[in-house]
Amino acid sequence: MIRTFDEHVLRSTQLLNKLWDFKLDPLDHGVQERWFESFPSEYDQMPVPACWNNELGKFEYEGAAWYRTYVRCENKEHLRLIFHAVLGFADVYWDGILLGRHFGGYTPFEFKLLDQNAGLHELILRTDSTLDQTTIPIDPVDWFHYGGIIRPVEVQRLEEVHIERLNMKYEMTGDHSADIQFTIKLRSFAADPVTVPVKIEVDGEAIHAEQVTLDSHAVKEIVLTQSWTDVRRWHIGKPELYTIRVTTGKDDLIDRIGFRTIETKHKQIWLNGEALYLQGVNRHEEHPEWGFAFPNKLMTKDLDIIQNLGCNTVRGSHYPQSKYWIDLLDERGIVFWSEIPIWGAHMPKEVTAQPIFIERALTMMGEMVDRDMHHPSIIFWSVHNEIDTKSQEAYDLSVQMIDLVRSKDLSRPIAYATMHPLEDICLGLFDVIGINKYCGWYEGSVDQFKPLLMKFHERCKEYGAEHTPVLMTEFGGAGIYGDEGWEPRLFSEDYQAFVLEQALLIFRDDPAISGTYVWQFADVRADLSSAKTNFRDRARSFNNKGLVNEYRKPKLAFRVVRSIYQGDTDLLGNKFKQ
Ligand code: ADA
Repeated sequence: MIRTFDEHVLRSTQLLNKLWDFKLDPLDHGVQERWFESFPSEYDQMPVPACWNNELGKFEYEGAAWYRTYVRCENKEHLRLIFHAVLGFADVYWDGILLGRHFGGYTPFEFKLLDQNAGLHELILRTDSTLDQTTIPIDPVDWFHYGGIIRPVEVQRLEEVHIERLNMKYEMTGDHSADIQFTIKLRSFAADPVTVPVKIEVDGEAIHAEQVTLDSHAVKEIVLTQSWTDVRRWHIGKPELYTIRVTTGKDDLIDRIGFRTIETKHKQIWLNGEALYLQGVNRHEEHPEWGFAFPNKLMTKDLDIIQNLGCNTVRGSHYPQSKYWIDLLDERGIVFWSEIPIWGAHMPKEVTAQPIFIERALTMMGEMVDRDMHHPSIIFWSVHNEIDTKSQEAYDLSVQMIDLVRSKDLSRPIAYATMHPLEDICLGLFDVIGINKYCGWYEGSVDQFKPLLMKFHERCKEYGAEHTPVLMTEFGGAGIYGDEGWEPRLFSEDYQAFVLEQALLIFRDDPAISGTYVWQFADVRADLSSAKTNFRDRARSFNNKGLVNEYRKPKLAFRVVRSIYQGDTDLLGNKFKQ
């Protein structure tokens, strides 16, 4: 399932989750334009969704690959073909014709295929996972990038008139009242004018009905504004959701919303007028067996563990995570930081100024906001992580990304994560600042957080950011699961727990910090292969800074962070500061 609920009851949908014909294309290096020749004559099979790097013999493969399957039409049909996520480049061919190309990795793209004849149709995808200095993320990046079709491929059968999009925006007008606007986009493939009964239901009850006539091959937008009373607010731990269904007689579309306000003021984040202290972790959606094709069942378990830790928030490091995952967060009342995979720690500032990079960044950001706009759990859109925010290039990119997000959504604060807190020139641009720093690991001792933060708060004043909330978005250290002892040696569970405990105590003592995201929830595979020389300090080829290991087994640090997040006592029995 793509969501935790059905998005369509009337519309016919089919998931192409099965074995596809598959062939690696190792002769092709680089990511230039390419032309369809033909599907290789010898091929294997590959499950979809899956990452090929989790299959035997393909552990390190980065490059191009071919996928093929067939879709059967019973009659003449209008199809909507949706790829929910393909890593990197995707060229899609239908019956031998190029439908289009997409670059991205974690957001859907689609094609509409009208008047398809009854019979079998060939669907070919050529994808390329190669990273370079124009891709997002660039090469190198500190996670294993994988390749493949990582989320479902879906075929929908469309009626002559169908619902193309439902957009919902609201403004709270009182504690329990809101003005809500529905924008419903209908499209007709019919040669003659058609009239359809459009109905909107909320939790099964009709709130609006009208007859709508569309001219031949027309698109029509219906905008409806209503004032609602007795609105139940969505809140942390109190996840009130409304299910909205639009129908047109033969077609339907179901989505959900939750009502809440988010503001930033006095250096804090306010949800429904209540100041939040955010307790969170960074989560990669990754597992040694599935890579990024993360199964739904494990999402529930990840969230159970994260809630057991005492978190009220998660950062989706470092890319748009599955809709299913965000649905779970909506349902459990956990707030989410959502970002695109601009990962800049090793990125020269010139990269951020390239037109192709900017274009890709804006497209990926726009696709994420469009896909996830209705989730109440998402409270921050974050535009980049650890780029060279000392530079004018990074400043200019930030301005463009912020403008784009604001043109789509004014209801959520815009955030970023900086690794240059004492030299950053972008501090004044954002609604929320995240700091990534590894005192006690990459730099000096953990005590150095104190002077660093003092200086940082002073700098915020210089940049007009004295009221901007500041979150510690990354900190921690590596601890190899099972390596415990009497001494807090580097890479032991003991040292990792020590660094996190000390760091959290410092941050919680600082009134100018309004939340923490531990780096990281689980150990993840690192971008380390025989051909690459980066990240050679990643023992076992993993980033070992997880509170749990890659199989979700808790380390000492998990228990220590849980004590702090749950307000218990430290290992010596002293009560932690709330
Ligand atoms: C950075 C980065 C993370 C990870 C981390 C680390 O802060 O944002 O993705 O690479 O460092 O483990 O070093």
